[in-house]
Amino acid sequence: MSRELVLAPWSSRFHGPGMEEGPDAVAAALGRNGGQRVGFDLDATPVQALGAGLPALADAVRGAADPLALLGECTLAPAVTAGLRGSHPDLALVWIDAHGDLNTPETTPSGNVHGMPLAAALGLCGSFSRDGLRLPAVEPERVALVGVRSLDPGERSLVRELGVAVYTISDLDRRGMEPVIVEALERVAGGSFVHVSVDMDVVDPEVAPGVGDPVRGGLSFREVHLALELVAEAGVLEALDLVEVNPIHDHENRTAGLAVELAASAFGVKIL
Ligand SMILES: [Mn+2]
Repeated sequence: MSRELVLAPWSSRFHGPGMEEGPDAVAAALGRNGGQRVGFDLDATPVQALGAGLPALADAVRGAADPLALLGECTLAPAVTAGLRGSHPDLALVWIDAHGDLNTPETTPSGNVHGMPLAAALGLCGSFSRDGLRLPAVEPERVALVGVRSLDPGERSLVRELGVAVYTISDLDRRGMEPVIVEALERVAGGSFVHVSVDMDVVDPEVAPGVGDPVRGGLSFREVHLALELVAEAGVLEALDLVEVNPIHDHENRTAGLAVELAASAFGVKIL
């Protein structure tokens, strides 16, 4: 894989420690030790750490060729979208996640930034926009949320209000992965540049145990591979990020290994 690696080893540790070590675990499983590393202050508060780190991450992505971003927490993904947006005004975002990540400071039940990154990418969380991160990074009609199986009440109303394309786990059960991914990409892509963010918790915890916030009933090994093979076939992938690997909860590096295999599928490695 010739994609340029960007590592952002940070998490808010809202669900306990470990995800800040995910990017290095995935890079090790990938067998790559190069790439750009964006430093984050793990001793600072989340708001301080993100205020300094997100613009630096956006800059790193902006200068990277076909980036593969390994991020600790999904909270960092809006910086990838923001970094790409400058050169791709009609950029689309496909957010593959068990959770909606669509809470705002007004609707959040937990108060933690961890539930807000997709809302932040849409420009709905003021605190993310400080210090030079240009948000919104994407328009609602260019966003698809895939694989979601846990939405808070505020997230449900926001989805309806904004008209974001949402494909729940139930849609995937009923319709199958292929028509859903094809439709999602057609609906958002318009232009030809898509940022795909994969939260490893979209996969079933029996397959991917090393995540921060597991939810039962996720995608199978084969379903998640198919999803990313379909992304590769569409030929629109501009940047991929893999988030939320928690080595502390992982079993024999299984989740980090799966993340590497998924990157290969997304970049077009085929069985035949
Ligand atoms: Mn997430």
